[in-house]
Amino acid sequence: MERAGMQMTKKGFSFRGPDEGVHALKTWITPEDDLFLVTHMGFVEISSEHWYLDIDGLLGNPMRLRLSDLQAMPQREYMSFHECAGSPLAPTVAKRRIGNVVWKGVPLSLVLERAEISSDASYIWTSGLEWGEYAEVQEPYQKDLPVEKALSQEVLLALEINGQPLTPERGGPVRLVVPGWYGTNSVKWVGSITAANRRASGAYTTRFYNDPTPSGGKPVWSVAPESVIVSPSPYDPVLADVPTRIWGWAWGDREISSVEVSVDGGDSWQRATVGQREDRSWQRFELPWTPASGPHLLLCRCTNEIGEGQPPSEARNAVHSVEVQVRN
Ligand SMILES: Nc1nc2c(c(=O)[nH]1)N[C@H]1C(S)=C(S)[C@@H](COP(=O)(O)O)O[C@H]1N2
Ligand SMILES: [Mo]
Repeated sequence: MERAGMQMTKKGFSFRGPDEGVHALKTWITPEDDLFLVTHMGFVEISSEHWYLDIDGLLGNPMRLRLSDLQAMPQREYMSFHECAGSPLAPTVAKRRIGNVVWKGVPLSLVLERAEISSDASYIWTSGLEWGEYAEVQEPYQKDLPVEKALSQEVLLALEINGQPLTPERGGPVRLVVPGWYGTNSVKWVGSITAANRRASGAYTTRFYNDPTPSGGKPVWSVAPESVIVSPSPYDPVLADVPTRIWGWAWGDREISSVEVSVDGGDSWQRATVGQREDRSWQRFELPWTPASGPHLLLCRCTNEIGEGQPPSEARNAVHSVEVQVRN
C-alpha cells in the first residue's frame, strides 16, 4: 500500500470530537471543527501530485486516475449526515458521533462506467492507502459495497467538504463518501477500487463492522433511525415556569417521519414537530416545554417512514437521554 510521497502521522487508533458531545451541534451544517474524526491505523499525508487511484477487477477498462483526471470530471454536491457506528469491538454501545455536512465530488458511478464495469460485478471493494495495526490486526482498510449502492448517484469520490478541499485528516485529497451508510464505509485516502463478484474477505468487512445476529453477520451498512437532544444540555441553566423548548436532530438512511419526546423519564411521550430533510441531511425536531422545578430526565425517540424505531438500550442507535436540573 505504501506509496511514494506519502507519510503517516499519529499512528494507531484515534478519535476526536467536541467536548460537549452532541450538545455542541447547534447548527444545520456542522463546521469541520465540530465534526468528529476517526482513524484506525493513523492519518495519511500524501501530496496531490503523488496521489492516484487504481481501478481494476471485473471491468473492461482498468485504469489509473490522477487527481487532475478526477477534477476534470463532472462533480456534484450532496448534503448528508455523517455518523460513526462506534467501536467495532463494542457494537451495541451508542457513541453518537454525528454531524451534517455537504460533500462535493465525482459520482463513483461515473468512474465505474468509464472503467466499463462488468455485469458480473456484484461488489465494489475500496481500500485506503494507510498501513498499521488495529486490534492486533495488520491489514489494509478495505471495505465493500453492493454494486447497487455503489452505482447510486449519492455515492461520491469526494474532494470537498463544506466548500473546502478535504484536509489530510479528513481523508484528502480524495475519499469515498457513502451517504446514508455508517462512516466506516466512507473510505478515507482511497487508493484502489476493485470490482468483484463476492464480498471482500478482510478483517474490516468480516471481523469488524459485521453485527452478530442469530442468522450470521449483518454488515454495518445502512444507518438505523436515531435522534439526539441538543438542547437543553445537562450544563444549561433551565428555569422553572419559563417557556423554553427541547430540540435536537433525527436522522437515518430513510427519512424520519416522527419524533417523540418524554420529559418524565419515559412514562409519557409527546409528539415533536419535525423539519424537512434535504438529500440525506438530518432533520430538526422541537417541542415547547414549560418545566416545573426539580430534576427531569428528557428522552427522544424517532420512527422512520417504514415504521422502524429506536431500541431503548443496548444498541448503537439506542434512545438518547439528558438529565437536567430545573431551578426556581
Ligand atoms: N482509510 C480509512 N478510512 C476510514 C477509516 C479508517 O480508519 N481508514 N475510518 C472509518 C470510520 S470508522 C469512520 S467513522 C469515518 C470517519 O470519517 P471522518 O474522520 O471524516 O469523520 O471514516 C472511515 N473511513
Ligand atoms: Mo467509525
